[in-house]
Amino acid sequence: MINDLLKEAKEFIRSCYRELNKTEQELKNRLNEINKQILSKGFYEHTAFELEYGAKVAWRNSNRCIGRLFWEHLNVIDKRNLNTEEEIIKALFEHINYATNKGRIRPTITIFSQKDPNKAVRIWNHQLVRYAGYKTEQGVLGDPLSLSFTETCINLGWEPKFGKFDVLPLVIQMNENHPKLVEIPENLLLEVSIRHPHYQWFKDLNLKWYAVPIISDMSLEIGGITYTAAPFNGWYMGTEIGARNLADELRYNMLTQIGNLMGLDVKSNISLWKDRALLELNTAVLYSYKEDGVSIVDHHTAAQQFKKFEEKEMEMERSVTGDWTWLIPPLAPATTHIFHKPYKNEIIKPNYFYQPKPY
Ligand code: HEM
Ligand code: NRG
Repeated sequence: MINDLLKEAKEFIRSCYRELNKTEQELKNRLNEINKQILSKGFYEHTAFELEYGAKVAWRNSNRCIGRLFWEHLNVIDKRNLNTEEEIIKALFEHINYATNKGRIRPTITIFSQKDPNKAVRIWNHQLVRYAGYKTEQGVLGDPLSLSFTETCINLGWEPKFGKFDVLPLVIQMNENHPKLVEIPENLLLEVSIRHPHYQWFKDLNLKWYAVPIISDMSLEIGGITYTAAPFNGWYMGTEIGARNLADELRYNMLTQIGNLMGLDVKSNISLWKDRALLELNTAVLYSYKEDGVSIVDHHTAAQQFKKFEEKEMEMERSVTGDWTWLIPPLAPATTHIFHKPYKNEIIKPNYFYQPKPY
């Protein structure tokens, strides 16, 4: 245990201090200090710049992420000193507000205190903003992916609203305390109603999506230290919403309705009605976000940016690892360079990891 931590800490500090052009003396002093901290307390604490660099490199190392060109521009908010649920909730509101920035989304991470043997902070939400899902006699209402978390919220005292796009409350747990539940104030929420540049009927589908994806259930691991609550966000790639969230049969499942409204033969596979419906749904998503001034990227631009990331990493003599199955976009994958080359799916740390659900 202690030996693993020492080893991971040393490895991280060496590469951090090398990349940040620290002197040999600074490196040596820091390694000594960390050695002492670990031997006396069983853990160590990152300095502010180590934490910032660690969070950025964890993004750089996220094999499934096509958005990594901007890894150096991550805004890192250090909230390791917070000790109550109330303070954490306030910091999460601040994160939502800062990251949203009226639509000019800022890639941001807020980092809460590190895990230690007798305490851990957990955010139960998968993303800070997410829509509820309810089982009804007519099938699922809302987002089917949120069924079990929605049920958990209701059991904790949340009042269900039985709408298609109900924003779930934040659920925060400190240590083994009973979790605290709170609604996100409406003035912090930015959403985009989906309409189409040519099909006037599209808006009558009453579709919308929220502006900022803020993943809040992954842990951040840096130099052997684990941060169990470290919500992060960038902006959306259009296909995440248009080719998956609103399109998947196990999500909002909108393709048949759109195909019918387009006048397509939804009984015939060779009419390619699903492909046509997907295309118009994705056109509508990109058009609506753009028109509302909410940051979003189309998959062709994202792939070009990822190419640039690969080139920059090559110049720095670092290898780019990647998970091909996640990197290729779900629309027209073979039109991007990513489709045509292999990626090594090796996990390098610092990185973001899944952790067991607390509910
Ligand atoms: C995954 C795009 C920023 C870390 C993804 C995925 C996309 C994407 C399309 C695949 C999602 C899926 O298929 O469900 C972007 C874009 C960003 C961005 C356009 C704009 C700046 C970030 C930031 C971080 C990050 C700021 C962390 C600091 C990750 C991680 C995954 C991921 C860890 C994998 C999530 C999982 O396994 O569920 N990203 N990303 N990304 N991204 Fe990014
Ligand atoms: N597909 C998920 C979000 C996953 C992460 N995507 C990002 N991350 N763009 C969805 O809600 O559709 N990010 O940090 O920007």
